[in-house]
Amino acid sequence: MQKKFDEIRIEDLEVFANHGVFPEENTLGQKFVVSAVLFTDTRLAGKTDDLTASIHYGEVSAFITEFLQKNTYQLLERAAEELAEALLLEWDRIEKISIEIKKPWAPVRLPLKTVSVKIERGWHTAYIALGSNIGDSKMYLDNAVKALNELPTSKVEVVSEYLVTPPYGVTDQPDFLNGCLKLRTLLYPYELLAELNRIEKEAGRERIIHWGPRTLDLDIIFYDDLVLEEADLCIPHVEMHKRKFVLEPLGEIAPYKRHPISGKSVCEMLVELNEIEKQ
Ligand code: PH2
Ligand code: MG
Ligand code: MG
Repeated sequence: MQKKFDEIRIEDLEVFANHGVFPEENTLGQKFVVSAVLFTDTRLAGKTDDLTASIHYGEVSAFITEFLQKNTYQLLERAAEELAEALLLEWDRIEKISIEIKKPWAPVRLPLKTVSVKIERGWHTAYIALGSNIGDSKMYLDNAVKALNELPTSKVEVVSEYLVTPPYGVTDQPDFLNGCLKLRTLLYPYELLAELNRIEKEAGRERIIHWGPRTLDLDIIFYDDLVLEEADLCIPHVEMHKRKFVLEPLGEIAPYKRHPISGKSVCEMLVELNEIEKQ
């Protein structure tokens, strides 16, 4: 279940800026009215009365003003998207943010009160399985961890030990080196998949034999408690509960994480798999 956050709210901050599709909007400028909800945990600040344990809404308001004045976008959608990301990257304590940008003077020649775009963005937790069984496997896994950590919108939080594992499925191939990592990310699942594919490709991954030997394989195991069942992407990974080379390293970093469909924890899945293999 998702944690319920506390809220710090900024309502109707007026910013004179130049966003818009029409050139007149870009040159003349107009009034934008911004509301933000910062989803965070205020418990510590609530107990200590210490501002450094919280988020200074004055600083956030100044940041919003400056950000919307130094950048010019065509669309409110883009202004909101970029602003939300910049705020999430600037303040660690913001787990999730809601941004609404209103444009009361939108030049559409009709008597509306305001037009607006409102979005919610936040950090997600993904677990990624890593595997390699060609060449310098340790180097491929290390480089993948580094490449993921270098994404501006993602941070690697924990990496498991790497384990040597016998090939599963197609068995006449070299042993694998496998690991798992926990990623805090602003990327959406398909955006994350695109980055994983790019990193695999940069490691010289060639897709010739299905389940064949590879320099680097990066699979999304979990993404929050999301269930996604599409032809080109399934989350949780459909075979994870049958794969010791996933459950063992994952069990090291997330033993109590539960599968959103079966409700079983990683530990429980590992115990069950070991029991099936004993029979
Ligand atoms: N990956 C596969 C197929 N089989 N076996 C092991 N031991 N490790 C893997 O990473 C692996 C596998 C397909 O992704
Ligand atoms: Mg795989
Ligand atoms: Mg894969």
